[in-house]
Amino acid sequence: TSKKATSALISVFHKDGLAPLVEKLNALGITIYSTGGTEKFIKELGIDVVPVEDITSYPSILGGRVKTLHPKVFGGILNRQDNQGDQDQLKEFGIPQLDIVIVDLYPFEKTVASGASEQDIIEKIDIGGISLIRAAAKNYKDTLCVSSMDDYEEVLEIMTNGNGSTTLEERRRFATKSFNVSSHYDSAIFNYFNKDLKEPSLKLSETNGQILRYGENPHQKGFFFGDFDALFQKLHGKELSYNNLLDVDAAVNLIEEFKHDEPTFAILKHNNACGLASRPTIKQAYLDALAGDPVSAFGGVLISNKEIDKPTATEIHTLFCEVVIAPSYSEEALEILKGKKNRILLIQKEVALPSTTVRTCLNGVLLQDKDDKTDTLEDLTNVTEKNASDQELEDLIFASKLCKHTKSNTIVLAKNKQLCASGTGQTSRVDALNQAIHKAKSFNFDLQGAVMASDAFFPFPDCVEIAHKSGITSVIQPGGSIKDQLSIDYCNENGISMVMTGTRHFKH
Ligand code: 93A
Repeated sequence: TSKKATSALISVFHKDGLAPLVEKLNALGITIYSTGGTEKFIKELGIDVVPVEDITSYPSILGGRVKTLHPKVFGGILNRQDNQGDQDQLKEFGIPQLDIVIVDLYPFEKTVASGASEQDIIEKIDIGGISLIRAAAKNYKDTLCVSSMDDYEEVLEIMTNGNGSTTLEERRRFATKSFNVSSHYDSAIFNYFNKDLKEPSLKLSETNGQILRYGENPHQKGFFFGDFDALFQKLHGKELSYNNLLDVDAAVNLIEEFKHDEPTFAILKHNNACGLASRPTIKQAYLDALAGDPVSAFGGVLISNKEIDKPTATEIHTLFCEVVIAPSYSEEALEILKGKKNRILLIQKEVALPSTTVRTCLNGVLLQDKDDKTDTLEDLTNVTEKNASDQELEDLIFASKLCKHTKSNTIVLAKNKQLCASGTGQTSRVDALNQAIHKAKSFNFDLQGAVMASDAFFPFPDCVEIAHKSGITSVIQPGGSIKDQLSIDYCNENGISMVMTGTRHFKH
């Protein structure tokens, strides 16, 4: 699989850094073929070079648009050395073997960035060079493809170490780099032509995505890349919108926390829960989730961890909501819920959700493991003189599960496994707490004996002070602030219990 090269075709835009490599190839006795400007550069180094025109018997034509595009060039690159038919044809047509192809493409992106005219930009769409790269990379078993000026140095090293030979592994690695270069190059051309974004920049097919009616707002285009049907069975209703999909994503991730719990119902708006309750029946869970904030529930996304039965469906039917998600529906429940034409009804299949999250960032994407840490009783360390009661412990876990799925900074207030109110997506934790208290009071919640969960530690004791004054008696938080002790001292002085989890749950 190790192959000694005897010939190379060099056609590069950037000549800087090329000289040492050419000198090496020459010293190794490798025949060098080249195109116009590159040929001139090599000649000036005092090195023998064969013009590519000697192979093609054609001059460079159309102002350089056609230089290397010729069967004799591509035959020399694409022939298989272990294929007798290929080798016979090389002889028949007088085609030289080309073992190494070195290309550096016309700088298309730089030309676009320089603000050049459309005509200049079009001329910088490399056709011959990209074809040379694709051909040489395709035939990596026999050919070494160098596809960028960035690789001159590395290839010089390989040539030096291997005395002109390359291993199959090296050639395959360079082929991989080459297809990266060619696909990037074509994407850049696509993006230039598509600057008014008429076409989605990723290919849509039935399996990997769908065109949405619009994006977050009607003036934005929207696409979903994913396999919705793998996770859900849609039973009824209009097409899901961009925002519906985001809410559905938030809903299923939240309800997963309560998968093995008693009947639990959540209502979400703008990716945050505005209602959540665990109860002996799903109807009661729904009613108590709704009581959390009946105003926000309007137009919300509803999700249940258990089958939706007739009594629950009867209650839901009176609410205007966008989407209902459940593991199943009784026949009668389905009948009732289908009573509104647009209402989207989904069955969530028993399929694991992805364990990675992705979002765009600057000119790339951020990828991370999903926050799959659920705080349980075993994770709690009591840090106060007072211990939380059994009821409070249940509520603390309930609140911390929701906290994890609420935008930071967040404070969740809960009581008797019902969400009283939360502060969501605030720029300070104090703001989040004040928002939650204000909201809970506006819906007539008595916060006496309620618990507070925080997604991250308290840098100051202000939050426990405010909480105490509102009647909150127990607190769950990760801990880890250098000023933890100030919050703990305040709790001890005021008869509040506090547990620490050691795990932060930011959600940006
Ligand atoms: O205009 S092209 O697409 N037509 C071709 O046949 C062709 N072959 C190589 N451009 C072509 N090239 C490109 O020319 C190479 O990718 C390289 O960027 C450049 C080198 O030209 P020269 O050797 O004349 O400086």
